[in-house]
Amino acid sequence: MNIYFCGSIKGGRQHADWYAELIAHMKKYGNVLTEHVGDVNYASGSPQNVYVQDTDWLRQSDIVVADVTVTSMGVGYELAFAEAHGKPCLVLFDNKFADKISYMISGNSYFKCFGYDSHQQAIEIFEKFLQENEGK
Ligand code: 6K6
Repeated sequence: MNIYFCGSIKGGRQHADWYAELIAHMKKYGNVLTEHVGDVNYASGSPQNVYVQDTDWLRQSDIVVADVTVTSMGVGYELAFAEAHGKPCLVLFDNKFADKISYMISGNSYFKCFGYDSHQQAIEIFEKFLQENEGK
């Protein structure tokens, strides 16, 4: 199972520790293609190389998981790309920031969008999504 995780980089790194926690959990279930998204010290690649690599990984992914709590143009682009390629998409956000989530994401019924009140709850939502999409 190839899992593509999306989280804010240029949009702001304030939740990067949480991305790392979620990624560590997801790694128990599959190959997380974008582990660097949770690495606060990571910075590499030209814009062109990042785009080519990330869109290639998106094509290879079985599921896409995004945390959209921190608004990010790149995450929005990745979600639209994933939808265009028919990838199952789980979209998570911290309920404390629910009023910040773009209606272009929360209003799109293609995305399985869920707010969470705790990290444990987000992990449980991920596990349920995984079960629903296993073997597809
Ligand atoms: C810095 C920190 C971690 O990685 C870097 C180097 N830059 C990138 N490397 C890999 N993927 C990237 C990079 N910049 C953006 N992305 C992709 O866009 C990731 O998959 C994220 O999910 C998303 C973040 O977009 P922005 O607009 O917040 O940067």
